[in-house]
Amino acid sequence: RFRTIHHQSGSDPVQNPPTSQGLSTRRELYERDFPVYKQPVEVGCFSLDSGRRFFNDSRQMRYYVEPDRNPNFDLRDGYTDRFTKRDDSVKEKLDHILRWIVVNRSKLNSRSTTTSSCGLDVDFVTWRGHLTKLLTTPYETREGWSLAVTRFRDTLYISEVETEAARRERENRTERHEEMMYWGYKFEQYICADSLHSSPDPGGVVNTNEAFCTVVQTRLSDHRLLFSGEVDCRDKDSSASAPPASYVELKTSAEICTPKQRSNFHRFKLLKWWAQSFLPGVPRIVAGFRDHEGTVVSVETFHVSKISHLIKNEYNCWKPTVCMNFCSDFLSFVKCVAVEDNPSVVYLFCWEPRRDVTYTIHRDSHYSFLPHWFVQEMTN
Ligand code: 0WD
Ligand code: CA
Repeated sequence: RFRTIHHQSGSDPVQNPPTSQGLSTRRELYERDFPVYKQPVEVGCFSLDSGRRFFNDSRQMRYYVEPDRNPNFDLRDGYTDRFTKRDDSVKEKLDHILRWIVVNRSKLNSRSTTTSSCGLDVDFVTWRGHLTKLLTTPYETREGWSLAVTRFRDTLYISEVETEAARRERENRTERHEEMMYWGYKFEQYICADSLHSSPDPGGVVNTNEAFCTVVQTRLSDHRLLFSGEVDCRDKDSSASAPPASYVELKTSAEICTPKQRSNFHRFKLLKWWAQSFLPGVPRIVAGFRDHEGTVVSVETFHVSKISHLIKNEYNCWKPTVCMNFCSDFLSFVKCVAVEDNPSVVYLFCWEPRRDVTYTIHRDSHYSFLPHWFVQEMTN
């Protein structure tokens, strides 16, 4: 089929390279053997406190307390009188991860001891959430993305740029949507204890500034990855397994009442849940199913390694191998495109559903995201 150059109406054609310079997201192209994905290893962690301050430790770690199977948790409780919401108009970019790298550099580079280089020994540094978006791209039909990439000392840093559509959505959320975003955090509060020997405190304040993040290292094909992701809680039994195998991801979802709802849950929601937890090697997802009034009516555990079997009966369903191969090919594409090693140069990769991934190059622009303190620190 003849393929035309895609122009967004009203935009500058110079910003849209022909598709031959892009990367296709068609599923059929990625249906091959599952690529190498090494068991992710936790190399560190950090915490963000109620004021969004960084700590190079696990002080915000929480512990999983198994709930009743039919708990009747009221997720609306505390909205809005016991709720402190993170300001999501503040764009933190990679700052917390970069801070972690500066403090923990010695743990990372083995190469520097044998050569004069003091590079990081990884090909990519990013948030887990950005990789989740890449994994789900071949199946995404609604939301596009923009990812800024900078090559610095032979490591490629990937940081998301909010799309215009995402900004409009964030600025025009309905009151109902705002409240439903709270429900997920409230569910966490019913299930998580602050310490090994305490119980969850549903009477406390929900503060979404607080976070515990794991930093993991792994390899996808020939791409060495270092990324961080927020972890909801861990198993209390420390003898059971070391992180990330002890981590538990918490989710809420609408109660499933019809076969159509079940099919949609398998085809769309389980894809996102699988991708997010598979990446850092989190083995368990505990899901609370809630009714329209925000009451959790049932709780179910999903084992991440079993999700791909669970969905195999769905017609035209997603495949983990397509997700991983697309991500691997995208990272190869980035390595080929982003060749200039310069902390102020940004290669901006953009994607919209039913289009190819394209890129533009920006020098000393508002897209530059590596802070001076990081560049300075890493140059010493
Ligand atoms: O664009 C982003 N996603 C950015 C994320 C830009 C700058 C910073 N962050 C960081 C924050 O420091 C946060 O602590 O996001 C961290 C979480 O990163 P992640 O694990 O890579 O993100 P993701 O996997 O998308 O989300 C994990 C959880 C979410 O839980 P659910 O169950 O809904 O997936 O992190 C929360 C949310 O609770 N979350 C965020 N927290 C702070 N800032 C953000 C965000 N932008 N997005 C999701
Ligand atoms: Ca969660």
